[in-house]
Amino acid sequence: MRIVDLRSDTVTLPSPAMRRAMYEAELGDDVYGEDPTVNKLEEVAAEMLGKEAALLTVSGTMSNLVALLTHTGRGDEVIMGDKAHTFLYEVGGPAALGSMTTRVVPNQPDGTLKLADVENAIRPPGNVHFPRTKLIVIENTHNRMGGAVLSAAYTDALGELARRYRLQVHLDGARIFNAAVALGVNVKELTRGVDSVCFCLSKGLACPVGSVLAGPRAFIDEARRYRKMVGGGMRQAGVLAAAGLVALREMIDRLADDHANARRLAEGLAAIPGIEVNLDSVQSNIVMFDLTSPKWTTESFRLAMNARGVKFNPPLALRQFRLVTHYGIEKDDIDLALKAFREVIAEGA
Ligand code: TLP
Repeated sequence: MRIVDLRSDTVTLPSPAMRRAMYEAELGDDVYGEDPTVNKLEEVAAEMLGKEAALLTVSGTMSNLVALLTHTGRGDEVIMGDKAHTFLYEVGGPAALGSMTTRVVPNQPDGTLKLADVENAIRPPGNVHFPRTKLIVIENTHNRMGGAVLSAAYTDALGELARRYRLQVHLDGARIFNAAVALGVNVKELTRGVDSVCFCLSKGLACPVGSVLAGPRAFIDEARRYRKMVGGGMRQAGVLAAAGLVALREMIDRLADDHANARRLAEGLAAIPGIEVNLDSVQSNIVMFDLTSPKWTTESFRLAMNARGVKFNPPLALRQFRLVTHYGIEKDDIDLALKAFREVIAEGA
């Protein structure tokens, strides 16, 4: 049976070109700064993102943690969205390992934080009771808000607000290339307003492992120490970086196919009674849907779909599920999945 795995774009497997590049990669010890392939990836990524320097890390979670550690000191406060990945899904690392407090403000349906909410959350200086606000974290595309795409104008405006208060901005750009492709802009437009940015190689770009953090050179030098501290100093990491270089060359433009597949999936789902989709919210490779059919529990529905080869994760909230399109999912797979959705819903009716 053909399996259509829509759990996440993290399930992507490396392309044949990546496997070849990994096999042939020139290697050295990266903790000594001697892996030429890692050095090359860091250089290429920094250039693409419009930053001075970059650092290869193990994962998006590690990139975000290292960024937050580098930006803050003990007891500092970081403003982020209440649906931010850094807040919801990173195991409380910033508090547990970074001794920082997180101040959440509501994420809007479009993934943004209202500038007024952010401004209200900034601690006035000089009051002995308050932690110091140091950093604002935003996310683009916004995972929990259904892959919502934040514009360059928004990112610039937030950056300007931060600079007015002498704060830093970190962009969790796990899927920043999805955002750039969706908007049809150069990724630099989405990163110029922020101090640091990370993106994942191991999601839609289909690498087996890895994420890249970028920012000013002094920031990355310091981040390199924190990466070592949290155990992320890898040795012959060029085997991973080699796949990353292929990804940056060959896998970005094709993200448009994932977006088209997500749109096709969302439109197909919207036509099924018992399933609700907000089509306006489908902007990249993520589709959120609500199971409104009362005949199914969320778990019985998910298992029935799973039995037909369509995989997705348990609901994120009440009856809301997430589907993610990615490399390895073709148009035919979308049609296969839609057929299964229609049949399972009809079965329950
Ligand atoms: N997201 C994963 C899960 O953790 C939910 C997924 O399947 O989408 N930032 C954002 C916006 C992310 O979506 C993720 C991963 C990360 C950071 C963390 O990346 P990894 O998994 O490499 O630590």
